[in-house]
Amino acid sequence: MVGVPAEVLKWDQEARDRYVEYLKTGTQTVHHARGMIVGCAGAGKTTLLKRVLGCSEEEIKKVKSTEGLEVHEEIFELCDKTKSLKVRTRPMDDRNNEENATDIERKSLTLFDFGGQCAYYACHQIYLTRRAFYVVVVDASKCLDQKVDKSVCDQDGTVFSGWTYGDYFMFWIKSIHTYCVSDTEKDPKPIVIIAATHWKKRSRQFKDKKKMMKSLQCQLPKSSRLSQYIGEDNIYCVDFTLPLHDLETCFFNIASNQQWREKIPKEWCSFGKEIYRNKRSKKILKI
Ligand SMILES: Nc1nc2c(ncn2[C@@H]2O[C@H](COP(=O)(O)OP(=O)(O)O)[C@@H](O)[C@H]2O)c(=O)[nH]1
Ligand SMILES: [Mg+2]
Repeated sequence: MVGVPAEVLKWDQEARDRYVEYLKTGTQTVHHARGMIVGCAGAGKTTLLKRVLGCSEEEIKKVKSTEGLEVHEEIFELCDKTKSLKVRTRPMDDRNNEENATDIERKSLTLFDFGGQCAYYACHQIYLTRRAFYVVVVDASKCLDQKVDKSVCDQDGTVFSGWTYGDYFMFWIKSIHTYCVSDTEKDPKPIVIIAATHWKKRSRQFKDKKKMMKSLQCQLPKSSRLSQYIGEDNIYCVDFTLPLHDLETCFFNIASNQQWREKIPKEWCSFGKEIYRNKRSKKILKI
């Protein structure tokens, strides 16, 4: 069957039958991309998201590092006409009612900002999924062999004790590879973008994109499969005074990809809406 979510095909017979029953109540095509912004604490993840959101300079400079595990998400609509992302302002309900009425398929993108310190990284792994693309944020002003400053990320007494910026970069690339590559090899490889922040103050290791690619590749063992995630053309240079246009276009293009489109039972949409509606007032546990 075309458009059946990949996970469904792995379910047991009973669950599949249930899926088919649900399908009989009607289906809806959804196009929803997810992007996970990951990287070492202090790399500039929240700042990056705020900039995509179009926040004022003042607001952006106010950003403080978050303690504990905090996953912040922002939803954007894809505007095909202007080929750009628009922050979703209307509540989900209005949108869907209208959608049902006119049957217009809207494309959306959710960007997830993973806050918090390194000790919580293990929790983040439940969010690592093949159903997302990844933005690995690297602070280009830091040398890869430099230990991460305690004030940025206190690692003492954890497995991250003594980790360098290079270690963190590798940690994310490896995690993405481990959790997001499918066993069948048929599925496309995970999409990974590298956002090099603090570009104006970049260290010599990152003189230009080519040099940066080489420096990052040097972190890997020889002929490692992980090198597929580090290319000159998936590195984006970011800084306050540099325009973000290329990266935003890249987000738009990835989010437009047909791979995020799927047909799901209408009931699932209602459930999704219900979760969205209650999110801020109730605790929701993912099972
Ligand atoms: N100069 C410069 N500073 C940045 C850049 N991105 C972030 N910062 C600063 O770096 C600090 C950490 O940024 P933040 O977004 O909180 O990092 P996060 O912990 O990864 O979310 C903040 O003081 C930001 O203002 C950048 O591209 N250039
Ligand atoms: Mg943050």
